Amino acid sequence: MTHDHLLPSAEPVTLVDAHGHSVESLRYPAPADEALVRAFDGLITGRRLNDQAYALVRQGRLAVYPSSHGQEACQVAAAQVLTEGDWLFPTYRDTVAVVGRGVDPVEVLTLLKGDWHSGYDPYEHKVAPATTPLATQLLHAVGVAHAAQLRGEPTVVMAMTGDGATSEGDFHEALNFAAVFKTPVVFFIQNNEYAISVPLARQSVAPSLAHKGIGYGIPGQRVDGNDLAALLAVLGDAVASARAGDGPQLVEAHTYRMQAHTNADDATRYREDEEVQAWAGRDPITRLETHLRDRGLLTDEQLAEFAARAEQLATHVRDGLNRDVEPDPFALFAHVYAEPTPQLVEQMAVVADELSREGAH
Ligand SMILES: Cc1ncc(C[n+]2csc(CCOP(=O)(O)OP(=O)(O)O)c2C)c(N)n1
Repeated sequence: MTHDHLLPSAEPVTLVDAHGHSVESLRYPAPADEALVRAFDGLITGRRLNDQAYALVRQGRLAVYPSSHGQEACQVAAAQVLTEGDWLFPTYRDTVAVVGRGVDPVEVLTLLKGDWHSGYDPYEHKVAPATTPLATQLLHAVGVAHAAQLRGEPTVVMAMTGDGATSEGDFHEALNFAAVFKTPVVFFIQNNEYAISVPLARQSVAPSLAHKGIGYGIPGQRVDGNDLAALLAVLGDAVASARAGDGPQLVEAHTYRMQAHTNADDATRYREDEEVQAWAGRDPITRLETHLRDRGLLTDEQLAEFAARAEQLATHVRDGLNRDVEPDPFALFAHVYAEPTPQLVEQMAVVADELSREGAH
């Protein structure tokens, strides 16, 4: 028996090239025009949201913001290929995907402001809290998918991860468990070339990250992560396969983090400006805009409408984060365990003691 069906394509799948021209694919049909225009709207909103959040960090309104500037096509597609009953498991960099699922961006940013645990109700839009510990969410995602399977629900789980996180043990455990139990999970790796300052070549010598699925019996695919059309097609196909009972799927998107890892990081210390500029020429927005305009699917009026809506969202985010809140220090301990452990009780006592000495409580 051959296992060729598990192998990704030699090159990442592209349906719209960097100049906006269509590329024929034997396996993946182009997404419907309506889906592409809707996705483009999401791209405009996503970029505006990224840039607004970045500005809020500089104003001291957000403690940190891991921006997905340049990776917005991955974000939009991950949310758009899911149905209402599906689940999304994001990382700290996936704010735009979470907002794409319908979560209020002010609630999403609450965590990054440092005000409260998750900031949003995970059950309302079926979006797990964004995780900072790398790859832990992949195991949680597999658990949720397995539970849905046992209940006979048609749920698919989209489990997002970065390239660096594929070196974590949790990544491998999640893939193995998902494969053995044939759970309906799509593992979606956004390969943006760096794990903070560590380039992918120092992290993995696998032919591609999509190849990592083969050892577990999971089919992998590579896709151009700045090509929204290809992402919709490839991720959409992976979701359909998972839903059809074909077990977990692995998709690696090739993209690039245009900005620093976070505001705490100086990206000029580990990468050349030339490299960044080369990727600027592959921007997902200009590419799709050219494509849609060439095909008569996007007018100036429509673009202005999308931009105005994105601007409204940015205003909503600014207004929402301009409020000062006073977090209750004890809320920090509230959701760690169902019953507080002796260590937590001790830590709470330390906090209470410090606060009483400061005269705050
Ligand atoms: C378990 C764990 N180990 C280490 C870290 C510290 N850390 C935070 S982000 C990061 C790099 C992650 O890179 P990647 O997975 O490529 O995601 P990206 O930030 O590029 O989206 C590391 C090592 C962490 N958050 N969790």
